[in-house]
Amino acid sequence: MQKPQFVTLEGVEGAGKSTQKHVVCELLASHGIPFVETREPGGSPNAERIRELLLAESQTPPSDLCELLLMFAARADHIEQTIQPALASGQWVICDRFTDATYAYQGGGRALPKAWIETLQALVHPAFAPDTTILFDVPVEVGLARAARRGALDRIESEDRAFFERVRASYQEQAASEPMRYVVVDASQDAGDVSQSLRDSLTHRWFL
Ligand code: Z5A
Repeated sequence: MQKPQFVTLEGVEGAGKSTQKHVVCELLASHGIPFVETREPGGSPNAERIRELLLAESQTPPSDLCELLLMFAARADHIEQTIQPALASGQWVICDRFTDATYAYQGGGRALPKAWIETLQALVHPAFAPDTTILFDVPVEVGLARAARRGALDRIESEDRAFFERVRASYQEQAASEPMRYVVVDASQDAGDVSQSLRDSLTHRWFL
């Protein structure tokens, strides 16, 4: 029996994480592996309240520093209340975004110093990291067009294209620097082909 894994899904806006999550879940279920699905920001009652504050359109939006601190405040609660208990009980955790998103959005997109994020990471989860991170990589214009077709955008989704280009570049840099942890999927293909690539990569990684 494999040790329960912490699996995270990452990508720019509209990359298709939510659309493809079922592939991961079905693969685990077909091997009899118990799992929980969760997301960030959010994933525990307190963190979901912080998520509302973070994503709501507002006359007085949080400053970039406040946004960064709220991401980690939510994460501290999420790890303690949801992620660690699930792993301790033998379940895998499938999480839509985690700290890599902070490096990409607050570090890349907002251009906050990487050292600030490293300091908060060292405080909130010093010895804990995803076992597998799936990056759904898609050109920004493709992701934004998909998201726009889906409907109304939240506060962070309303940033301009240059912001998301920096986010994508950060994700690509992170994936290149940790090739053992990352599974990179070409998410610009049609949904069926993305699913097939993902299924093949994960089967090879976990079960062969
Ligand atoms: N955030 C942050 O700034 N810092 C942090 O530390 C963390 C998060 C943890 C969370 O919002 C926001 O928080 C997020 C980052 C920030 N903001 N942004 N941008 P969220 O959870 O509401 O949104 P999201 O994570 O960005 O998810 P999303 O917009 O739903 O993207 P997605 O899950 O990757 O996409 P999708 O919903 O699967 O697909 C989007 C649409 O495209 C949908 O209509 C699909 O039917 C369609 N689609 C999907 N795949 C395809 C393909 N292959 N072809 C054609 N159409 C497709």
